[in-house]
Amino acid sequence: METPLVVIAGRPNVGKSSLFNRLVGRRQALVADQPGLTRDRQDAVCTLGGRLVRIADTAGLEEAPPESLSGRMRAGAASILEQADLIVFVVDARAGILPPDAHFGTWLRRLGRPVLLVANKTEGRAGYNNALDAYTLGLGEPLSVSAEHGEGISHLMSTIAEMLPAPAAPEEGSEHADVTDGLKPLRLVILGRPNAGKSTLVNRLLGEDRMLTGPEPGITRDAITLPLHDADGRSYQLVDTAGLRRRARVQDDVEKLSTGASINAMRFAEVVVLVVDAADGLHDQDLQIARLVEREGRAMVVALNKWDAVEDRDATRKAVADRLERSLAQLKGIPVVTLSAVTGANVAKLLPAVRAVHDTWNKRIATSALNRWFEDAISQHPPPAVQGRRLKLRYITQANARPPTFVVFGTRAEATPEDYRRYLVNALREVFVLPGTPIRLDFRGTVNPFSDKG
Ligand SMILES: Nc1nc2c(ncn2[C@@H]2O[C@H](COP(=O)(O)OP(=O)(O)OP(=O)(O)O)[C@@H](O)[C@H]2O)c(=O)[nH]1
Ligand SMILES: [Mg+2]
Repeated sequence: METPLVVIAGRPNVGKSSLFNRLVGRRQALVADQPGLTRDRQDAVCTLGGRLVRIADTAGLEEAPPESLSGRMRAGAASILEQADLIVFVVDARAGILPPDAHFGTWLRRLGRPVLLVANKTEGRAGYNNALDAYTLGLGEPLSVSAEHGEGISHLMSTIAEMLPAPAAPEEGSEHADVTDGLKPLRLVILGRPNAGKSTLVNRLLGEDRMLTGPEPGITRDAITLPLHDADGRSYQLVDTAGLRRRARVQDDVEKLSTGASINAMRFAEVVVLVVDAADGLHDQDLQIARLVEREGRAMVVALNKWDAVEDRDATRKAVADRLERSLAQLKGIPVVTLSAVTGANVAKLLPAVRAVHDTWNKRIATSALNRWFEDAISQHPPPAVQGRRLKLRYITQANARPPTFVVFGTRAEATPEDYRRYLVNALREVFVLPGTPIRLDFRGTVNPFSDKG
């Protein structure tokens, strides 16, 4: 049997995302005291009352024309509600029961799915009295909680578990088939400026209109994690994020939260796809994002999107490649895939490129091969003298992968100047074919500097 699905619903700003975070036990969804903050559905699998449960947070149910942004958000919420094994209908006890609550209450009753009524924000006496108000919805006894203060949550958890359909006895041999895959999903985070086409690309990869998209910049607000399986059976944890603008321009609080969520997602990534609007060209902000990715040690692929809208393709391709090469010395050889998320052209090339940089990022090079190269490299171009004394670099070893990290040992090795370090990194990248990944190179002096005056 599939993991049962619990969907949290209610009008905007009643505290659905806070409740979602309480139930899944971490701060996954953005929370702020502003109606309409959640736009795309947050999903998480967690354990409630000893049962594995999938929980979905939804955008607030608003009355809005279907073609508007809120109308499209509502359509997304409605389709998941129809699949729910249990709907947790949240009302705001502090605000009392308002006409939209009553309206949606009626709608939910007609839907015929099991509903658990939850009165949130019940801390304090007024909250308690107002919770009683919720009886008028005709959805049974409201369960009082305060998501913000963490009150009533464990009772809520066990009530949810009790209301779910009983788990079916496991069928022999089934169900485990897809767990034995062995490979962990590759954590792939999509970053880029607002309106670059990130969500359109994500929908294209998924083959489903899962994320809201549109010509208004700043549509996506929260980082949304989505499971994806490619044609070769490789699985991914795909994360769509809110567009990143230059910090000086980020003024409102929601954008600050959204930007924070994008950066956090990037820190958990293995590979980042930087989506660039090719019709608009490579901006400084794109390079800044790339530098951030390098600093955090993630591998990277550039998706040059909206290729369908580019007139002079050769010139555009060359301009972007030149700019990347010149401006990102620390991350040379980033693979660039030109594609169109809207038409789907060339999108099939993206995941193979992602897997290739992922392999590179994970690569381990044998110490013997490294040192054969190293001897050559330092005899061709000997390390300089520092304060009148030659540096004695003796050997190199790979200390770590993800990203590839090397250590050079030698007498006073730690005094190696930056340009010599860069020479070694570039040579390493070329000889061992390590494009699109940061390379770390450290230097360690020998333990006792007097034991070897060579
Ligand atoms: N011509 C063309 N338009 C595209 C392409 N991909 C996306 N767009 C359009 O670009 C606009 C922005 O797309 P989104 O996917 O919402 O962009 P986003 O990067 O997710 O934007 P935010 O979430 O606001 O950061 C929409 O109007 C898309 O239809 C493409 O390949 N070609
Ligand atoms: Mg988006």
